[in-house]
Amino acid sequence: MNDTVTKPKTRTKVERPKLHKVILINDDYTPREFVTMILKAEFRMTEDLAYKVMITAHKLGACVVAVFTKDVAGTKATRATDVARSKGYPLLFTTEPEE
Ligand code: TYC
Repeated sequence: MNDTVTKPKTRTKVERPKLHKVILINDDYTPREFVTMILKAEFRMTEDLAYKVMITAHKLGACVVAVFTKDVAGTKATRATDVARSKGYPLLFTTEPEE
């Protein structure tokens, strides 16, 4: 006969990884066209969306670009900022955890 004792199944909680926002910061020097180009190239945005995000940051001071896991957000923000630096612009992308 089968007299094996089986343990009751316990559910292990799997937490979702916390998401982090990539934020575009306005400045007075980077040309609008360059900001739009970076958003298209680094964040795969359409021209239309890239322009809207750029103009929102321009008017309000900052705009959320996208949300990713912590590592991906950090990598994307650093990469986009570095591309701008390599062209001599002070454009800045930062990250912060989502509430
Ligand atoms: N303010 C810049 C200008 O007038 C354009 C700009 C927009 C720069 C958004 C950065 O995140 C930015 N040339």
